[in-house]
Formats: sequence, C-alpha cells, structure tokens
Amino acid sequence: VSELDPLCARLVSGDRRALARLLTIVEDGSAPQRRELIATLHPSAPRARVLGITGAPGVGKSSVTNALITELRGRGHRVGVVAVDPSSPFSGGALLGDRIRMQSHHADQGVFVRSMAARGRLGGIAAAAPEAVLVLAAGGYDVIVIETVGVGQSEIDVAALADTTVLVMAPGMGDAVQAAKAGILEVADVLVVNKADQPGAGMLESELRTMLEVGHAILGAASPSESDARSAWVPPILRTVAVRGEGIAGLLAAADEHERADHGSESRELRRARRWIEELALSTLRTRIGRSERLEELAAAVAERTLDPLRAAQALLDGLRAEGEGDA
Ligand SMILES: Nc1nc2c(ncn2[C@@H]2O[C@H](COP(=O)(O)OP(=O)(O)OP(=O)(O)O)[C@@H](O)[C@H]2O)c(=O)[nH]1
Ligand SMILES: [Mg+2]
Repeated sequence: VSELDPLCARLVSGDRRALARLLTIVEDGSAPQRRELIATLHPSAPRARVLGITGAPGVGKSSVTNALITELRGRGHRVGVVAVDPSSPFSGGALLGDRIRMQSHHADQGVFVRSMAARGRLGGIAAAAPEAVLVLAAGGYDVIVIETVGVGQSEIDVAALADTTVLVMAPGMGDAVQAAKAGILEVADVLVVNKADQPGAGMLESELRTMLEVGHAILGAASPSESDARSAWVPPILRTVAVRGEGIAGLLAAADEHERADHGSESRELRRARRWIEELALSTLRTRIGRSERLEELAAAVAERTLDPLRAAQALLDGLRAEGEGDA
C-alpha cells in the first residue's frame, strides 16, 4: 500500500503539511509518486478558479496578490497562492512566496502560499502549475493565484492556465513597450497600472491604451480564428495602489466580469485540458530525446552529410516510439 493514500486523505481534510508534501512531489516532476498522485486526485478534485498575476520584477505583483487575498477572504474564499520563480532551480527558502507569507495572511488557515521553481522540472511551470492547481483545489482552496515574475514564456504559460490573467505594470519602468514586444499584452485580460501614487501613472496608462488599440488592430487582422474568443473582450486598464489596497476591489470586479464575458467557442476547461496533455506529452518527448543515444549517432551522420536532417528526425521519432511508454 502506498503512503500516498493517507497523505491524500489528510490533504482533503485540510492538513497543511500534507498539502506542502504533495506540492513538493508535483514540483519535482521526477518523483515516482507523482503519476499516482495525479491519478488519485484528478477524478474528484473540485474545480478552482485560477487567477494569473504577471509582470516585470518589482512592479508590485506580490503586493497586488496580498491585497487580492484580503478581498477574496472577505468574500469567504479559501485562497492558494503559487509564486513562481523562473530564475531559480530550487524553490528553497526566502523567495517570493515567503515575502507574501510574512505579510498580513501569515496566520490565516484559509490562505496557503507556496513558492515554486519554474526550472525545477522539465516543462517548467507549464507542466508543474496545472498539477499544483489540482493539489490545491483538492485541499479545498477554491481560488488559486499564480504569481509569475519576468517577461517571457512563463507568463504565457500561466495565461494558458488562468481563467483571468492580470498584467501588472508600474510607472517609470518602460513596461508597456517591453510587454508589447514580448507578446504579453495579448495574453493579458486585465491591465493594472500599480503604484498609481507615483508620478507617471497617467502616462503609462495612455501609452498602454495606444498599444492596445494598435495591437488589437494587428491581432484581429492577422489571426481571426485564434483571437475569436478574446477579440470580443477589451482588457480594461485599472489603477491600483496595492500597498494601500486601493483599486483592488475594482480589479476583482474586472476579473469577475472577464470570467462572465469569456465565452469562446470552447470552454476554458477544454482549452486547459488540451494544453495540459500537450505539455505532458512534449516533456515526455524531450526527456526521451535527452536520454537517447540515437541522437548522437544521427547528429554525426547529419554533420557529415551522409544523412539529411528530416530523415534523421524521423529515425529518432521511430526509435523513441519503439522504446516503450510510461514516462509522462
Ligand atoms: N508606492 C508604491 N509602492 C508599491 C506599491 N505596490 C508595491 N509597492 C512597493 O514596490 C516594491 C515591490 O513590491 P512587490 O509586491 O514585492 O513587487 P513584485 O512585483 O512582487 O516583485 P518581485 O516578486 O520581486 O518581482 C515593494 O517595496 C512594495 O512595497 C504601490 O502601489 N505604491
Ligand atoms: Mg513578488
């Protein structure tokens, strides 16, 4: 009998130490119990609402999250927070999450904050985050906030998972231009100009407004099918002073509205499931390719031009398929 069943039972009954241990299994994607854990929790875990909070370093994501927790607790929700650190290979000690934890919700049993390393496992946050959401939901947390720092892939991954993605910016950091360049603006459902008590908030807001208009025009023309569901939704731009809780009720109201409005041709749940399977399959493939000795042989042949790269890739895939199953 596995040690997992009692742990899962404790998780469901609200045991925070069990929750922490199960999240570690998920974070370390290679843990042998992970597959069984997911299989055990998946059929019956409640569906949780997922809010993504993204933005450049220091713009106030944790402060916004902290204020959001207060708001959500006021509505009676139990809130799980996953703070993703894309730069660190280990979640270890005093990272983002701990910074929140040390603030107002330290002693609140209805709040659980966890830091997680994006590079801790293959597939990064795209692979780990949906599993963390599953574990937290099974533990009774019905709203899950995922905070990601930086500008890049991790934000796009989180946007794919979240019901609503909030992009936080702050004046005086050239964020709008950066975000637009990185393609972040198009995955954001709500834009927040935080630190609105600082000079330059108005300028950032109008800069954003312009970029949104331009971006929408280009996006709408370039890929009408993909943007179908989203194109109807125009991301609102809100001002907050997170450290004082100002504008946070409005932010949550905007997220609510987005969730009600986001009626694409297919459900969020379906999109999420597709993406989840895809990511698992891809990381399995990457692992197997990484382990394959065949790659070296094929690379040598391609380098010497005795084999063309298309045939080499085909041979690699054929070889992997023959190697068997059970790595996802
Ligand atoms: N003046 C002002 N300062 C703020 C506001 N929100 C956050 N800050 C400050 O900005 C700094 C960074 O805030 P965090 O919430 O840690 O920002 P973050 O985006 O989570 O930072 P990282 O996780 O390190 O990327 C802190 O010193 C906050 O006190 C605000 O609305 N106004
Ligand atoms: Mg933070």
